[in-house]
Amino acid sequence: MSSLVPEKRDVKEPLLFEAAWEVANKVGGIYTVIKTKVPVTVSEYGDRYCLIGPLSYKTAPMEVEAQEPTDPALAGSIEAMRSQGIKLLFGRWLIEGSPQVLLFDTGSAYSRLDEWKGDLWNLAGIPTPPNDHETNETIVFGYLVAWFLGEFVSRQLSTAVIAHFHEWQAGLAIPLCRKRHIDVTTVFTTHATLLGRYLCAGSVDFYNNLQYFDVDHEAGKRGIYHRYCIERSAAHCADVFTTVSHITAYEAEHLLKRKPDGVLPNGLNVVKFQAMHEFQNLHSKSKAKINEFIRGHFYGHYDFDLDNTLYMFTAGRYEYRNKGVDMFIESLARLNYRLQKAGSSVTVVAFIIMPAATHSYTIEALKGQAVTKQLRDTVTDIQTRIGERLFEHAARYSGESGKEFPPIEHLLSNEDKVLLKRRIFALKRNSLPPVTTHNMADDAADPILNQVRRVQLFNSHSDRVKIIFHPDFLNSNNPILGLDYEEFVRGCHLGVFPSYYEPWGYTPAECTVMGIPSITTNLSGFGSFMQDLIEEPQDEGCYIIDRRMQSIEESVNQLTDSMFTFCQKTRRQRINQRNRVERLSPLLDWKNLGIEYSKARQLALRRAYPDSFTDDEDDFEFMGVERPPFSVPGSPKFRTGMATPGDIGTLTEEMQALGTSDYRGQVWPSSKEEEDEGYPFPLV
Ligand code: G6P
Ligand code: 1S3
Repeated sequence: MSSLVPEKRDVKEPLLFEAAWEVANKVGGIYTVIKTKVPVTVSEYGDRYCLIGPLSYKTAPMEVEAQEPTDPALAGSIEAMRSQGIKLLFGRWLIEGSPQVLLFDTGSAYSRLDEWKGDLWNLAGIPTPPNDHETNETIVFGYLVAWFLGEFVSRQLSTAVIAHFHEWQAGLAIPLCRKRHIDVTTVFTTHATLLGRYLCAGSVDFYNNLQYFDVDHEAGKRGIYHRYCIERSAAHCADVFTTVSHITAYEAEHLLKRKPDGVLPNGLNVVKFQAMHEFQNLHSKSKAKINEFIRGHFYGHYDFDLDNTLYMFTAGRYEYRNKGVDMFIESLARLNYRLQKAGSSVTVVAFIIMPAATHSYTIEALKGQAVTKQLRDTVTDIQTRIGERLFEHAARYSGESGKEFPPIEHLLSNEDKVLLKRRIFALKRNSLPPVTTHNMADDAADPILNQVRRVQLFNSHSDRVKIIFHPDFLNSNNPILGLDYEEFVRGCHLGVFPSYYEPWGYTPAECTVMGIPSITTNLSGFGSFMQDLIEEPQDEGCYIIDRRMQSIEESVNQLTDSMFTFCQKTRRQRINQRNRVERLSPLLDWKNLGIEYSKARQLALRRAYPDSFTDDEDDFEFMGVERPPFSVPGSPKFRTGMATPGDIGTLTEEMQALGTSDYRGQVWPSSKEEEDEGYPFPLV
């Protein structure tokens, strides 16, 4: 923030800009953060809030309604940039809360890229290679945002402006604002660290070595030094630096070399149903759709009882090791063995939903759905004809005893029998039901398929655990597994996310608010968050695997045990567990978690404009937001002293005073002696 503040800005009703690469542009989890958080931010800021993102001509026309700004400073700034050839779209993002949104067309500024790269080098010593498209986009976007903020604060001189940036791709404007003394106060939230993601994906004992990595060397070795520099400068130049979980705070402290000021946990926009049983009904309805898919996929081998079948799944971006798919498949193999040995009649179908490069659906997968549909259509036709014959017979009843019903051979004609036989014979097949629904671009090298081959889970008759790998996003218009993701999750019984690297992890959080139990790990932000808040999370349908303090072998066994125990539950127990899980939703609701963002902004204002604050002021009163009532669920036992919003996050100046191993939920080594054996992972 600038030291050349021209006049005192009013901090009581500040303006807020929030910039992210995923504003009105879905790529991954940050889109969910921004989009679901909008309603609470709009309720606090109204039209003093504006989101900033890149303009994607593919998605923006569907997501944004164009408007001309009415605020003079906004209109003037936009006009100034347009007059210099910058294309942009201002309007309302068509989501709940309808926030103002400003999208920059980075393409319209590429002619300035070289000039800006030179400036970046002179200003911050950050080098940039010529052909890194993502970095080029980051530079252009960062310079456009800083340009805009500079224009804006030169027109709007009376009110404090908070600029909140998410992730390195939107963070470059932060060092630019600082160097140019643009009078805004900045917050930077990182949702992962670049280096952390790269290091974890390789064979590195990450968590035990965090404090010893030679960060510049490691970044250079992976060809991401320039990106790392951008991320690190954003973290260092921001007035307030935050991240999404304690585990990522610890990581950021060591890899980015700045201790975060606090943790802003990710929330969801929780929709409460009028009646408790509604989400249970939804489970039933969605499960029926998955059943339909299963009948088709397993045609010719459909020899298990769907009423005694459990659907488990994992989903997310295809980061094989980081998302714990290696551990999931290994544990499924062990679960298969245990169910077989126990003579269990339960069948588990495990789905892996992770987009990968493919060449469309396999013929086998399409054929399965087609032959089953033909069978269903034929049976429906025959059923109608049987009904007509039955009706005719009954209508002609003469009163003779014993003649009320027609003989069975009159009901099912020979033509119907032939037709039915043809459909049944079409179900014969020589091969096993395929593991994957798509033709993979690189089948032989695909890590998931190779792991499935290694553990030999090939969907054979004797397997109690079947696997289906769907290497694409789900969509209700798909010819195979035609459900939207939410519908699919609701129809499943258990989500399994044994991540190794997961700063937060929306997938298990989404399961929770939909009332679906899930398994996660204490290395994921979400898992540690729940473990921190609830005394016995597994009793609430929130299983947390320890991937921190035990060996890989022990973690795999713990995961297997949790899934095996789940398989032994009765239907009644599963229904009860779904009720308990769903009751945890308030913990993840932005209505409760949004306050952490308010606190971050407040801290940013205090740091930028210390003279505008007195020490005895109550921040909540000052922010103009009510200290929210925290509606904790009735049954789970909460850990002592952890049931207020202020306790969930840790955004206080005091966080800075804490030692390096004081992050919640973990005991972190402070010396080499405390380390244990971890990776390389022996299962692949
Ligand atoms: C929901 C429905 C019940 C149904 C049950 C199936 O709870 O309200 O009517 O029996 O789902 O549960 P399951 O765990 O066997 O899929
Ligand atoms: C990141 O997305 P990812 O899947 O690459 O940000 C998400 C939102 O904060 C977070 O949930 C996830 O753990 C991170 O990894």
